[in-house]
Amino acid sequence: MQPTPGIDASNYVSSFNLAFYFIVAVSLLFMIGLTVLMLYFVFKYNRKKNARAVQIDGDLRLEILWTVVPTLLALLMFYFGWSGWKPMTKAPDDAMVVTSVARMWSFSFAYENGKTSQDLVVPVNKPVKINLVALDVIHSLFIPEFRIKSDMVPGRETMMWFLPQREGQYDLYCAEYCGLQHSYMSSTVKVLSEEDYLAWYTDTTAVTTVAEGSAPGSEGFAILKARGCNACHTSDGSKLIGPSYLNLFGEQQIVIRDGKEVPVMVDEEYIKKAIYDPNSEITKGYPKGLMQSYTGIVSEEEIEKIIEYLKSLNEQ
Ligand SMILES: [Cu+2]
Repeated sequence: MQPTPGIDASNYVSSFNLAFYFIVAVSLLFMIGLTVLMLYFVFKYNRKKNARAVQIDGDLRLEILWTVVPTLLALLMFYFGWSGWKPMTKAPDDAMVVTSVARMWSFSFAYENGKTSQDLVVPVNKPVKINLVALDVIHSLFIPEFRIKSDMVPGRETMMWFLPQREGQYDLYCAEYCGLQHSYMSSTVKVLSEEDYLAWYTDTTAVTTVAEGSAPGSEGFAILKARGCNACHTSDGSKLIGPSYLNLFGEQQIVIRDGKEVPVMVDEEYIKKAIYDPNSEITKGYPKGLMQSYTGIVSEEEIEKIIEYLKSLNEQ
């Protein structure tokens, strides 16, 4: 998809750019102006030419000038900033609603029909309101090309809205340092045509459509990928925030339960508990409290598919 030239990616681009370029222009003007003036004075008031210092008693006109001009410039900056920001605070009534859930370290987006996805998928030229939910720490949803960013604070209801005006794919980042894997917390905004969006929206086989091939466990892998699990768990045995999936199923693990080390068998019950109530047992050597429960997000059938995938990773 090639972006259409000439149309801004969102409704905020022009007002944002106006404020931004105005501030940059004023800053540049002062930087260059002051540097030139300083150099001029260095030469003009060189000691060789003016051996004796002269007392100067101020100049009212100059004082008024350098008070009034910067005040006007600052007020103009404020005006451009304010008029660009004001429309962001109230979403239009006909906006479609998406709920964005942020957790360490992934975003997910839930739609009105119950569909969820890792990418934010929206139709072009329709206002989108995003309810911002953070489950653990402060995150921030940032779509640079749309010129919009908003903090996601646990326990606080916030929203952002925008009008996507150009089909295409845009980067979406977490813009608030939220821990070790913060820099991996990124996703994509896909702005589709009305028809493409409807086709995507009404296709409720959401998670399984991203399955690659039909190898054993590929559906399970797609679920792990779609739910952002791979931000913390690997399939190749390397250690990230949580244990790797490799050679995990059917093995003995030492977990910390109520402060005591307990050996457990990684079976179906254990996997279910690790997904629905992750902090009741933490595998020895891993940090506590970083994973939130996936109750209501990953279904029991999906867990069965995940287990199928885990089994496929056991080396014979
Ligand atoms: Cu984050």
